[in-house]
Amino acid sequence: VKVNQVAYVPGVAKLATLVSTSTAPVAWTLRNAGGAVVASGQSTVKGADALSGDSTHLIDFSTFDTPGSGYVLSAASSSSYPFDISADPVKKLRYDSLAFFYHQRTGIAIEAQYVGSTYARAAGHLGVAPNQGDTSVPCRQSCGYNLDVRGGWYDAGDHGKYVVNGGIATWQLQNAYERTLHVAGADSTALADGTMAIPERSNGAPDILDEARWEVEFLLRMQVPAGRTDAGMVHHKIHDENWTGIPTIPAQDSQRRLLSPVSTAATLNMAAVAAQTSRLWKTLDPTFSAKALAAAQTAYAAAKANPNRIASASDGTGGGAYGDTSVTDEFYWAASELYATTGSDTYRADVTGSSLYKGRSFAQRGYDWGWTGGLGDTTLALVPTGLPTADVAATRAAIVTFADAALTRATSQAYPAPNNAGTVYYWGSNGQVANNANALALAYDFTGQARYRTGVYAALDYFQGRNPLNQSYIAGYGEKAVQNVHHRFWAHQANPSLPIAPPGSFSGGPNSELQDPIAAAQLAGCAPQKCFVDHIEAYSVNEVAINWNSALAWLASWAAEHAGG
Ligand code: 9MR
Repeated sequence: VKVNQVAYVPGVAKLATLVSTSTAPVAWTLRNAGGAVVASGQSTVKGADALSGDSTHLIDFSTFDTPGSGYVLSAASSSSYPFDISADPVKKLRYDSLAFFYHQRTGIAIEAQYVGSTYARAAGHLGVAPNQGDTSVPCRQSCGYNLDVRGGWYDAGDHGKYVVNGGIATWQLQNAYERTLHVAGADSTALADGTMAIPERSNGAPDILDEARWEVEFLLRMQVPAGRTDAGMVHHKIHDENWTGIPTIPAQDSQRRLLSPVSTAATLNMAAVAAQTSRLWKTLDPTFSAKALAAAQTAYAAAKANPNRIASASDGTGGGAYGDTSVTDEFYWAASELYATTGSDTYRADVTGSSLYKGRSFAQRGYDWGWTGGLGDTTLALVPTGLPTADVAATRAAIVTFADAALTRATSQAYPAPNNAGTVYYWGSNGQVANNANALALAYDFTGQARYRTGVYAALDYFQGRNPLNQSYIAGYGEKAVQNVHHRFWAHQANPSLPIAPPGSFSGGPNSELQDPIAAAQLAGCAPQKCFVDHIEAYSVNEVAINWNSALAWLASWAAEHAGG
């Protein structure tokens, strides 16, 4: 019996999955921690499921709603892991998923007072031997200058810093906050100053914005300085010359670090995020706000002058490629953010003239690092602008239509997860499911219809164990939670003196394309939702990454806000 191993939230549907080939309903019982039966009923036969390869039944125990811990669900001589009925864990998850970003900071010591002694470590990549970066980094293809690109977050289990992925993760943290300013009844205080364990926790600014700013400052440093060839454009990425081994503690990385060429995608990505940043810091720090806006405007102008500087998808030595052949979406996103911040007619014309205007990118798929139009739509759907009311309504409607399709698909599944259409689970499927669940959350914000809220919590059930592997993909959450994520410091499996993944870090999850040697050797023939193993070398299924944790943090923040209690 597969359940959310952590907790079901009171007042929300409580669903579990029983693996059974029986063609008749099966009796189930729910016991409390003392072993007393507190609810019972009959399952519903669901039959064969394509994504898991399992034959299943649905167990719906929603009518039982008494908070407590140690509940166990049993049916057909099979039992679940114990779980709670409580709003508390998701409220904790909000902060644990956000804490991931402090752990991933580069250019600053990670201090025990914020993360505990197990996870404390020296600052990485500040030019202190054996580190060679990131305070004066040359270009891989000579450019005549070095840049100080210290700071930001490590992308994932590696030590690369990639603008397009850093940008969307930053946007998502900032949007989690900005949403609370514009949705009736949303609560910004939970993200305010003093809510997170970070060095800036009493500086007067919301902590989630402080955390995001750590990356924004890095993104701004990636811009080509005035007076140089390609001034205003943004380097696509900075990373080691060659892949480093596991484990490698950040401060011990001795590889040379290099700037990759500029790209239109990175330039527009920085423009979008810096414009969003400028709005949010306008009164908190006017100087920083103005600096961010100037960088955004310079970048946007440079991208318009250089619309075809495409980052190669095969540029994957020493760091990820993040290649992206189409930048229509980045143009739309950047114009949307600049328009929402400035109200200027020039940006407005680029927004309304885009082929993606009014939510058309959601008609293709949700958003991810290579498809960013939905981020622009989300901003235009939330932040008041001078756009026609009917156009804003159309944008919101496109998000709701997307949510409906994702929800319909999920509801038909044995282990509901609003993945993209189709039966392929791609690299980072958990991040995609979380992003799509965030569209469900927005649909709830826009319509107030309960089914979207139910769908959001169902996605959290899937992440926390209601899946065919009985696996929680969130470290520290659930009896069988991931530990051995692909990471160069949380590398306990490779070196027992190093820690496992900290609570709230989120594994990339099932990937049916089996793109690493461990997955290829161990998972051949797997059904899509079963293409996963909690192994440190299985980087195509079990890495962590800032864009996936940002998706989870946005989701957990919304779910915490709606959990009551
Ligand atoms: O998330 C990225 C995924 O969409 C790509 O298919 C994959 C292969 O190019 O790369 C993923 O991103 C990785 C990046 O390239 C390097 N740092 C770790 C990222 C997460 O695995």
